[in-house]
Amino acid sequence: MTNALTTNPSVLKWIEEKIELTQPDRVMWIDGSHEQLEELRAEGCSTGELFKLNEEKLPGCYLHLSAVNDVARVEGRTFICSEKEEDAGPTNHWMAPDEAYSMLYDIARGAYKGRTMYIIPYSMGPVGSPFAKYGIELTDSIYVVISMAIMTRMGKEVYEALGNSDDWVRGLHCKCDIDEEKRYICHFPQDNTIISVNSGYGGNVLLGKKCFALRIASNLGRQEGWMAEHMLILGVEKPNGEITYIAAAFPSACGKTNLAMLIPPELYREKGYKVWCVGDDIAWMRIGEDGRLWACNPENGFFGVAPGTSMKSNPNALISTQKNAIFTNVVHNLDDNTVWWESMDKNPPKNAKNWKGEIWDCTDGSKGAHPNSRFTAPAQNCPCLSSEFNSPAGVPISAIVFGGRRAKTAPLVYQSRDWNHGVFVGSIVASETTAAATGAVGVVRRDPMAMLPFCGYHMGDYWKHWINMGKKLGDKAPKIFNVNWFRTDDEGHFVWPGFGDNLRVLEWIINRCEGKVSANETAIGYVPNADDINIDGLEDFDRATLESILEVDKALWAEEAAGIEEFYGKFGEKLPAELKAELDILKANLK
Ligand code: OXD
Ligand code: MN
Repeated sequence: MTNALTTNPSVLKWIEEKIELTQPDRVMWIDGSHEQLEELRAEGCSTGELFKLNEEKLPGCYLHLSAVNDVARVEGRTFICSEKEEDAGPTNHWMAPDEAYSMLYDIARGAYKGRTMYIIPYSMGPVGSPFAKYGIELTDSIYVVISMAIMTRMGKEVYEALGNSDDWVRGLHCKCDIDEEKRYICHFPQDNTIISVNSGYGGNVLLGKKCFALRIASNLGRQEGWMAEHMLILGVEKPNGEITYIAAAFPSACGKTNLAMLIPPELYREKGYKVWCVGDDIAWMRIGEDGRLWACNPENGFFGVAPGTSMKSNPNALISTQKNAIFTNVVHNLDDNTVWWESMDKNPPKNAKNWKGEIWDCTDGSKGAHPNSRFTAPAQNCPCLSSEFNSPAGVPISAIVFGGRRAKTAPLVYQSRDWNHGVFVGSIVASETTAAATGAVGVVRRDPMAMLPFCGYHMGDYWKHWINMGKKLGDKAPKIFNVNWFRTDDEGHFVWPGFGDNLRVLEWIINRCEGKVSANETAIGYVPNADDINIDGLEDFDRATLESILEVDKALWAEEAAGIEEFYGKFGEKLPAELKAELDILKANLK
């Protein structure tokens, strides 16, 4: 093949087959160089796929608008195409691999005619590190190439690290006609292959992220004895310089990026506390030589939700977007060629286009940015990026934290009794829908380990894998906690201030890991003594308020246990006996 950047036979063979299938006019081997990327950005601007933003105010930044029918991940059209249906389990859509390949190849046949095939080599995790896994994505979208350059370690060094191995993840993306009826995101765990057709929206087409780093990687982790999780990773640095690393999983709309980039309250800053971000979305975790659990963020950038991100809510995230970033489906300010979104500030632009590319009147009540509009920003831009971000060994995890949005049931924080109980706590993660989103407040959606849309195999087997990891970790296992920032009072107001003040809860978690504080044993696990959570300096917040959100209401938990039992019923024989036993303990404790 002309100009090929590798002689790896498995790579060349697969690409040749896909060239024959898709029939591109031109093939471009992406090498990751600055020159090549600049050439592609210029081409993207010339075709209208990209808009170059104000070089003074947003250097190196671009705006992209996806098709109006193509603005979010499509869970209903996402399939796990394992050989056996039972391996996908009750929480995934399944299609037989032969049927899926034949349908997808029919859609992809000739799809690159008149177009260019871009061949993107990328690494999830630092190239050459024990965590790293390699992938090649074929795409006909410049937006995908330049986004992958931010979100992954992309470039020809990946071919050098891969050598002649055939251990790499195959990814084929074809924009086709962005036809919703023919949109499919399919995963073939037995072939390490992902095929995505008829979408151009990031979550469906940046195949390194959810498709590889969670759905395919969760399968690899199960086979190879490690874990791929939907978790942020952060380090809390104490005034003495000691850093404790925490991994945390929350369903969407629970503030993962905000927690990952938390700014300590003034009181803590003055003492010298710092919080370092290792990752905001995905953690790969392996048992290290010391027997502890070590985590790495396989990504190289942030694909964050724009609306709501402001200098007030998350300055570190906003600062991360100020250079070399891509904005998707936000407002285009035509006066100064910058971008805007709801809640960025109180000054929506007067002369602007909305996310659909239409002239937008900010006073007409319509949203300017799509609620799922995004920024794609290099991790290196983040002011609080951990110095261990590129560490080949990752960071040692002391605590795993689960959480959801629960108005009443879950206390502000509690600790599991042990690892298996912690797996139970993760398996029952749930979030309540908000009135704004659905009209029905308090509808509980179970989202085990926040992996419901991302676990690439049977959830029952996934829980068993967690239990097995705990056996291997033994007394070196991280402690497992659950937090709930969203308890409300009788008027429905949030009680806990959240944001930077969440550090107060992390401090308790760290104290528990270090055996520095005792706790109350309750029906659901260990709950803090009110004296052990620092509320100094919090306005309108006294000990009684704190006690009100540490409370465990047995009647509510009895309802919760019934809900868990019903949910567990879905998993039949695959429900690990250990989790059934934990549910029985909960029920007995509530009597
Ligand atoms: C994401 C998600 O985009 O979880 O990170 O949906
Ligand atoms: Mn996510």
